Amino acid sequence: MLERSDLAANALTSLHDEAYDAPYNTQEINADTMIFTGGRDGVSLAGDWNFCVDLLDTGLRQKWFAMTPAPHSEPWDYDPFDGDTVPVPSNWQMLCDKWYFFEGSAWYTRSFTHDLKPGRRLFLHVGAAQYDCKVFLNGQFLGNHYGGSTPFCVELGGALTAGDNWLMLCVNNRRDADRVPMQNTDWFNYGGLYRAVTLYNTPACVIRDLFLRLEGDAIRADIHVDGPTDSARLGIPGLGIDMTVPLTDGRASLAIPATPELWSPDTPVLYDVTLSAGGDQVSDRVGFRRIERRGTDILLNGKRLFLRGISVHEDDADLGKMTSDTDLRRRFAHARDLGCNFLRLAHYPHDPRAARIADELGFLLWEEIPVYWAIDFDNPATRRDAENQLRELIRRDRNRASVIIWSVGNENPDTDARLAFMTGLADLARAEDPTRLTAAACLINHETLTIQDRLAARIDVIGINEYYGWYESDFDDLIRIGANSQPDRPVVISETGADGDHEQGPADGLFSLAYQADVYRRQIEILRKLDYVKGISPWILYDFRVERRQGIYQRGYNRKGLIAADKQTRKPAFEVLAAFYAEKQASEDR
Ligand code: GCB
Repeated sequence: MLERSDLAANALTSLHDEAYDAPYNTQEINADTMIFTGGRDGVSLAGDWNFCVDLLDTGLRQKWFAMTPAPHSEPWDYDPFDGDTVPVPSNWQMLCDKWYFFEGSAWYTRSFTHDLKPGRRLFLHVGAAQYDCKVFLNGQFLGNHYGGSTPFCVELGGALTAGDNWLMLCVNNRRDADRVPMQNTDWFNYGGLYRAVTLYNTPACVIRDLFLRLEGDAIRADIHVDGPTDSARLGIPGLGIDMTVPLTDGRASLAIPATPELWSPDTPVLYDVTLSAGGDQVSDRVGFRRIERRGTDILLNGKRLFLRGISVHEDDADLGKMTSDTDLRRRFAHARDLGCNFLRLAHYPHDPRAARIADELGFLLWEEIPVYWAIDFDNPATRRDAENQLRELIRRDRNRASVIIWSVGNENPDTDARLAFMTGLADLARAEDPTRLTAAACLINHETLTIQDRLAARIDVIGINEYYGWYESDFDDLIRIGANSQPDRPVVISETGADGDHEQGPADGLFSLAYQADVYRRQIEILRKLDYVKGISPWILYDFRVERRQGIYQRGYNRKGLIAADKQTRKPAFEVLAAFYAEKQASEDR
């Protein structure tokens, strides 16, 4: 019985206290606690961590984090220093059958030592933890992070000890009404520490941020240093830049005249950049280019652009939401074979390596936060969470030339509360990064056949998800939508497609490969006539796992992939789209 535990100073009350987690749901690990990680040597905490799933939140109620690895006489309900281990990074669903549908808290525990010299600082950096993560070090609560796909950082500081330091991360993937996304999504609810976990040892001065972009005939650099120094040194050797930058309260924003060779999918030129300040040093590889909208056009470096895209989820039959260099490079190789110049990374921030590889290979990206379907738009804590996820994504990726669009959501109901919430997000994206376009997948009214969404006037690119041939039948309606709506800004078909089951699907009709290919053929036929459409990112590159699809041809997967979940088997629709993109590209080259 819990009451025997000397940790349970809370003993009886803890059994009756249903607000037990309130002290830990603080959201104070956020975009402002990030440090810039480019070019830093960290100590990886990859490897085996002690692990336990905790459906009833017994760990928070009984304060497991306050346990110490000393001998004890009470019958503990869990021993964080013994028992099952799991590899980090990973998703627990992929490790053991009994964890497949587990939703709740899970405890990760491990020790580390350090040789931190006086005056130096130690930061824990977590690439992603789905969905919230409470951080404890040596029994002390250091804060909580919300948002399952963005990185976060926490300074370990005063909680460190000289010998073994015990880190406990309580990661919770429960779907709740106040979260972003909330309970209902069309992708799998993975859980766990599924991206790199790293320790960074820095001087007293730490570079928190460096944002570089083209502004007129200059490169603008925004610098943020936290610590006792009044200058920084910025170098871009390829442009002959090597300069001392004065800092005021740790910050500077300066325009440096420069004419870099412009980045584009055909010429993905990247420049090495270094920044040092007060003994701290970071680096990056940055491309410079201009993206803008003019009327209904999207322009890259002043040239009209058609986005030959494909949507992609972060999902793998074996790895779950975790990815690898090989997996990411295969994704871009498939996009290349399709003839794409553009990927929509749906519906949440993907692994940061995706944008780095896109920079290097020359792909354009749409990045997105999971403001998906229903959201608790009236809830200030939910709004704070969504804003923070957007900030963390933008600050992570705003030096990536490949990223041209920040999307603030997908198919949300057009209520006043949602309009205020999402307009706020679009404004925030512009404030964090005035150099990219904002977008969202907006709503179509299928009765009046119009794009009917007040958000459309508040963003730069109107995304529309249309499934003529699948959820809707009359393809001609697609033509009418454009004519009825007269969009005054670029429209991108952010989704279209049909399911095709390559294993057990019928020979024809719904779920057959033939039907799927035919939907693509008919979509393309119509698309040729839609001059207001400036790009498409059909749904989707690979079949992906999802709980809500349990039909006999689905079996736990959304089967709209052009390639099956094995990431090898190409369905006939793949070639149909590839042929269209080849033709598009040829007509552009002429
Ligand atoms: C949509 C959603 C996407 C779904 C897709 C589908 O409109 O945005 O998340 O997976 O449709 O397959 O129904």
